[in-house]
This record gives sequence, C-alpha cells and structure tokens, in this order.
Amino acid sequence: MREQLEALKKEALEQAIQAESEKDVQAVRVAYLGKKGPITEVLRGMGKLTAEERPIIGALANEVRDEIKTNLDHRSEVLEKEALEKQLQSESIDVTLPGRPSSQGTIHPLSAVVTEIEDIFLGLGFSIGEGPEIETDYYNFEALNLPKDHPARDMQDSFYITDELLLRTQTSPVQARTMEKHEGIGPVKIIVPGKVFRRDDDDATHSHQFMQTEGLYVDKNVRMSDLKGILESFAKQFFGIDRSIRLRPSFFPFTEPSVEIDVSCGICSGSGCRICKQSGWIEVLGAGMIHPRVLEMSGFDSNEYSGFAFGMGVERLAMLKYDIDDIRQFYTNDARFLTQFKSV
Ligand code: 2NL
Repeated sequence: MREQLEALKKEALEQAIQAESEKDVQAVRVAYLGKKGPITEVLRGMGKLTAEERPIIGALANEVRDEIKTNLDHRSEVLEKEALEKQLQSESIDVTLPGRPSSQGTIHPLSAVVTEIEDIFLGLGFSIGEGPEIETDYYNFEALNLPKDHPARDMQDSFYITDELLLRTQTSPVQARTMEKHEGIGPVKIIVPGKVFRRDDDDATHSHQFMQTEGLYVDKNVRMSDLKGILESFAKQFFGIDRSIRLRPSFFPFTEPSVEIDVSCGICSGSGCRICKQSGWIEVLGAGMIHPRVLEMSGFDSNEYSGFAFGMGVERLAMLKYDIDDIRQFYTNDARFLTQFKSV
C-alpha cells in the first residue's frame, strides 16, 4: 500500500506540473482527490490492515493527499500569474513608440485665390454677389447684348439643357440680375466669383468648367479712369506693389469701349522672358465701360448712369501667381500638388 500511495503521488505531481490551465488543474484535483479517486479508495481499504499498519498508512495517505493539494494550489497560482502577465504584456502601451503623423487638409489653391480676390475688392468697397449656375438664355446672352446670331451662342460652345436653359458660360448673368433688382437706382458695386462652363476640349490651358470673377460698378459719373484705378489697385495688391498695368483696345459685346488689361511681367520686369513671351506684359483680364444697351436692358437710364465691368479667369490668375503650367492640376487632386499651398 505504501508503494501504491507513493506511485499515486508521483503520478499526480507529474500531471499537476503538466496542467496548462485552471481547468486542467481542476481535472487532476478531481481525479486524485475526489470522492471516487484512488486516495479515497486506499483509505477505504484500510480496514484490511493490521492495527500497527493502520495509523502509519493513514498518516501517509493524509500526507500524500496534502502534498498533492499543495502542489495543485501552487500550480493554480503559477498559471494565474502567467495569465495576468500575458494580459499585461498584450495590453501594455509602449510610450516610447513614435507617434503617427496626422495629416491635415489644406485650402485648395483656387479657393485661396478666390478668397484673396474677394478680400481685395471688399477693401475697395465692392460686395459679393451670387447666382444660379443653370441660367436662362435671356440672362446668359440676351441681357448682355449677345444677339441671337452671335457666335458665342453657338450650341457647340455652350452646355444647353433645353432650348432656353444652359450652364452659364460666364458670371455676368448674376450682374444682370443684380442690376435688375436695383430697379434703376445706383450704385451697384459687386464682384461675382463662381463656376462657369464651356464646351471646350480640356488641355493644359482649357477646361470645360472653370472659375471666373467678374465685377461691375454702376453709378452716376463712373468713368474709364475709375476702371483703371480700381484694376491697377487690384493688380498691385494681387501680384505685388512693384507691378503696373496697361490697357489695350479690345472688343466685347457687353462693353464699349472695351479693353484688355496686361500686368507687367514679374519675372523680367519688362525686358522680356519665357513667361511674358518676350513682350514684358502678361494679359490678365478683360474690361470696359458697360454698353448702354446692357444698362437699359437691366433697368438703368444710360443717360443718367454709367459703369464699368471686368472679368478674369481665376485659374489663369492662380497659374500666373504660383507658376502652375497645367490647369488640370486644379481638378485632379494630387496631394503632392495641393499640399504645396499650406500657407497660402
Ligand atoms: C474676360 C472678359 C469681361 C465683362 C466681362 C460684363 C458684365 C456685365 C456687363 C458688362 Cl453685366 N460686362 N462683364 C465685361 C468685360 C469683360 O470678361 O476676358 N473674362 C475672362
């Protein structure tokens, strides 16, 4: 019996060490120390022993049982500690790891340029006007002195929706609507930035959708010199105080007289270079005195009132200012392009 107990002890202790979970430990506990286990059985069979043997074997059985129990308890403790250790390891935060950089969006260069144009004209006493991108034939063409047979009204050049509706080809219809609302009483002094649409094949300098900012000032005694002064001030604020402008005769159906405005080249200061194509000057906008017929159609008496108007392409201004050589850069959203305008 002694050998039997010693063998049981050896077996139980081996299994205790091999237990990999609390469940395993519990299984060993039940197998060896449970009511139906071998130790209990040994104790039950003690009746067959002699009176001298009984207390010795009894003491040994108790000793074996206690030792197995102690070992199992110890194994439990070790497993619990290991589990906790593992959990701490997996849940711990390595505060020495470098942080992940967070990427911050940037203002789109076109938005930045529109905001800059707006700020300059707000400073010159203009308000900002807005209007629909889907226009009627009347406001987009008729009210701007573009007669029915004018080439600009060609179906090939505009996005028509119906015979009467189209995507505006310029922001001028907004100015026409605004003048109309004033019911013949000045002043009207607004700029209108916005998207315009033309049926063009896209390339490095053309886009079927682009941005324009037009402006207009209608009041009594508005003269060509006012136009020149306002646009010179704009050019100096936008391109730099050292830049100057010149006016060249031109033609637009909605202005008379009409001019093209050039700004002096900022690269060569007038001596001629690649940017200004050796001329010393760069064309930046079109302008003129509002045609009396346009004033009349919008409800102003052209004997009492006069005004100037101008229009500029926002992409073109942005390309000149930031030396961008392809208009498609504005629309393809390449982050390597866009993130260059962080501080604009
Ligand atoms: C250009 C030329 C121009 C206008 C736009 C205008 C608007 C009204 C009346 C008269 Cl309501 N004129 N706008 C005038 C002259 C030129 O734009 O080259 N734009 C990119």
